[in-house]
Amino acid sequence: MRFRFLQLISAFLLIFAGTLLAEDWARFRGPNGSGVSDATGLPTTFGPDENVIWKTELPNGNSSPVFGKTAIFVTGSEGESLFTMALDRTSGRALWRREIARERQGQLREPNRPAAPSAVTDGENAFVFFQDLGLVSYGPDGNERWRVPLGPFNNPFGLGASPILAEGKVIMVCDSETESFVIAVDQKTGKLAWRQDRPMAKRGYSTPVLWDPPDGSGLQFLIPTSFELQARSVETGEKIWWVRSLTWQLKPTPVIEDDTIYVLGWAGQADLGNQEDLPPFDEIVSQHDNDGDGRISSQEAEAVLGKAALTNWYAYDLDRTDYVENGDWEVWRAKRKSVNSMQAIKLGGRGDMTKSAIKWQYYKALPNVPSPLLYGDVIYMVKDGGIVTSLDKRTGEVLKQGRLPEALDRYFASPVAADGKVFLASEPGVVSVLRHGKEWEVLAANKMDGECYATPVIMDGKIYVRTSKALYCFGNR
Ligand SMILES: [Ca+2]
Ligand SMILES: [Ca+2]
Repeated sequence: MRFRFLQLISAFLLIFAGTLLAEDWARFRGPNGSGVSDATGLPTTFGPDENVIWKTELPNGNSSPVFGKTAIFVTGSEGESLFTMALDRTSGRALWRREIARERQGQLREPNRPAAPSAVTDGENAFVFFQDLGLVSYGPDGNERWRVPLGPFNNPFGLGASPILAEGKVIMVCDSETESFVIAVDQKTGKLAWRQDRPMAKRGYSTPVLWDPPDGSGLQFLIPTSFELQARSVETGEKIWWVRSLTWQLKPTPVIEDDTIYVLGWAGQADLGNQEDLPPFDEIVSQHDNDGDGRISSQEAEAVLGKAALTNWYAYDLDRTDYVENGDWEVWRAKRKSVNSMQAIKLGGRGDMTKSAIKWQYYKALPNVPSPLLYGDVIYMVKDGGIVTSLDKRTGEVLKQGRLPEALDRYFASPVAADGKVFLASEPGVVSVLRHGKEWEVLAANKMDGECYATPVIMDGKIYVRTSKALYCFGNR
């Protein structure tokens, strides 16, 4: 009887939590990373002099703001300082600002920055990650609750994934060329719940999404990883099922709807048609190991890989031994076989689901960093050069492709949608607005006064745009 009652209570809590998730923009890219809000009444035209509700200057950072019950949490960096700030949700006024000196200067490639991952919040507390420090939690008054040092990381481009919350845990994916792992720590104490190593994961940047299987087997989080999509248990971190059809360097966050996950991945040299079937390492050694030490030096590599290998040596010698050994070579072989794509994958199963799970794949005009947007029946992608491609979510067929005439730029921010509109922020700071539909059309191109790397936020009938200088709250005035 008591058990039944507890079941009923937890069912109720789950429904309640679901409702909160549907409305709140508490993590990177909003509800389960979808970028979609049910807000209405959003402005179509806005800018530094138009429809500004408030504006708050911020230190530099590529991270997006996240929304608690009364505060907005945002990170930034200046020199050696790593900032976390809380702003009043109504006025944008700074409530507190905390600073921690970074412990090191990890590898970064422009335009990545020390404060790239977005915070996540349970409504009251903030959880932030910096690659030069680790995980930190702040309470509602800015008091530091706990700190978990992590790193340094062997990722030549720096880290980019954001932490997420699930079942009382903070889950953080830390992917690099060596020693990739995912950890979960207790949200209250920072105590380690579990850690799982991910040996084949290389240079990853995707933030996971959550999926609750209808069979009641327990909440899973899904991470696009080098070469495969992984579904893992929130409780233990163990890998439950996977699909081996991904490219090697994953940046976008996938989106989930009903029984399908939509996964986008683009990486250099992996466009369809460029694949090579390279020989195994022992064959390479037998032909090119001139000094007979059983490994390939950079000089020896030139004959196998060409001159590019010498300027890009870090991409081959992943474990930084100055030589290519079997482990390095097997990753390179897998990279040269992998294919860039946008794909629809059926959720669920056990073990390797590659043969049965792929519904469709699309190979052209793929973005590098921006996540795909699923809005209604349409999938939107935006690629450098301002090329927007919309696909039918059921078949992957192209509905429309066109350019954003006033924003032929690079794109790092992910598209977001609400109110029948799609918002796309370009690197130099033009936020294009589309009328949503199979035959989408450009309604406006709004010029900001700074660069945009952060994905915009939609809450309370307003759109929030972070530029290199400030966070703007835009609404119909
Ligand atoms: Ca050698
Ligand atoms: Ca090596």
